[in-house]
Amino acid sequence: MPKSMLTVQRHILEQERAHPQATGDLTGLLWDLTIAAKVISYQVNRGGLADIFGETGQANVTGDLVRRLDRIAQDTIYRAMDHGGHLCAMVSEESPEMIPIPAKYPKGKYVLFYDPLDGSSNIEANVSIGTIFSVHHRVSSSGDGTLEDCLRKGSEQVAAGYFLYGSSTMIVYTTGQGVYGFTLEPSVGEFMLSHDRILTPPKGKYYSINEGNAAGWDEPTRRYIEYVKQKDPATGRPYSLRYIGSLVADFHRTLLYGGVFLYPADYSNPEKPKPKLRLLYEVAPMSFIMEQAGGAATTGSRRALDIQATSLHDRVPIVMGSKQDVEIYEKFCADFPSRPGERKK
Ligand code: AFP
Repeated sequence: MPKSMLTVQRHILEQERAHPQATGDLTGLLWDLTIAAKVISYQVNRGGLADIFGETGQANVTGDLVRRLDRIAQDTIYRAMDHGGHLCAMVSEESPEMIPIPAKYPKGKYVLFYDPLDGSSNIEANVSIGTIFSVHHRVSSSGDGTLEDCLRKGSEQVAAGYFLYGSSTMIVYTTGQGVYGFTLEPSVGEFMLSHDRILTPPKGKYYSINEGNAAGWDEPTRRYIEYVKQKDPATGRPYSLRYIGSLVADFHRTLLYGGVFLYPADYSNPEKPKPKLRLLYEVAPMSFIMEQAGGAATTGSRRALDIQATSLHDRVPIVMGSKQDVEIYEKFCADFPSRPGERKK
């Protein structure tokens, strides 16, 4: 039996009650999301038993091949969220345009951003994958959501979190009052509090980056990675490398154990650096969670939560994790600008 009897629904409700003006809308929205995640978790766990692996033959808006389970996750979340009356629009990795709420349903005061199945290239190998979400208040007053409601800064989020489909299924979320983790107890089908008030260690001993991309790194990243690999017991170096290639899993480990996760831009063409991770439904929610857990998230020169989206699928470089580790990376960026003059503070 679960050691805690506090369900995620109860927890969200209690967090919302801390705001006297709260209507219960956010609780309802997050509740609907947990139902979608339970359905996705069930499908992920069936793995090879179901005919759900493999690609659909289509690419999504950011060029990744869409796998069948990506499609199932997208449809599940959409169908769980379109009719609750909490949302005025949705934005998904799997949809090039903003997703409207059908005309027959009431429109609400929130916008939902999500990556339905992050890390899906790992599905066949039974590696942990996840769903990431971010919630903003709308800025328009009523009716259908607008593009302006969707092009936002991470610092404006009212809630963010992720579901991790791993050796157990978890939700980790924040509404700006700390970070909490709940594990799905399969016997009763409820997410139970398992990680109370998560705090990231101020300094870690792991670094997490795709070293196969080293040829495209900028100078600060190159020097920083050399630094973490040098032997210096006084500063806890060398760090150990951990990299799964599934953001939710790499992030979750970094959140709990500390250290640093990096996905810098590819500088193969220095005039046109190419970041990979998406701002609105990957970088912003994870940065919100990391800051709420006492960690930090930066592009190298800017706090990640201060970046304003200019299009729905913007990509940005990101380095996040233990505060002291992220600060050292920022110092490398200030000392060795990628392009002369660019990053000097
Ligand atoms: P997929 O969902 O297409 O597998 O992308 C996953 C992802 O966006 C993120 O979860 C990982 O951190 C990152 O890509 C891994 O990228 P590399 O394979 O380039 O290291």
